[in-house]
Amino acid sequence: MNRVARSLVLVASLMLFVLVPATHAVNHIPKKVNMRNTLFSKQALTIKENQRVQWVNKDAFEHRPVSCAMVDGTVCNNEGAEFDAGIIAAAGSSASFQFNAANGRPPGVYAYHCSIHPGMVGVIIVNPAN
Ligand SMILES: [Cu+2]
Repeated sequence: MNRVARSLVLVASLMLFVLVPATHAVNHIPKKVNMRNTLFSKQALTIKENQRVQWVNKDAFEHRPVSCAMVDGTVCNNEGAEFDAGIIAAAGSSASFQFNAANGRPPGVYAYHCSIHPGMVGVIIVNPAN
């Protein structure tokens, strides 16, 4: 391919990227939270409604992110009421949830912990989509 052809391909590629609606692109890229050394990599994560959160296990043992109403930072009420990612196997496995009203997770604040390691705590803050 000569230089002009390469430039045309590049411009066409960039135009395709720009033409994809921004909200579509944003909603389909999950926000990742790694679980490493028995910690959530982002203890507080802010997203917009319809976005997805993906928990990725980087440890050599299982984790299980579960929503809970935190009482004093350690005691958890209503475990799993909003989401339960289930057991996420070691080293590279993941699970994800989309947050929106349609699936019972409307904008709001979602405290959660690992049901296997209750000291692992985090919060997902879901803002309205606008
Ligand atoms: Cu854990």
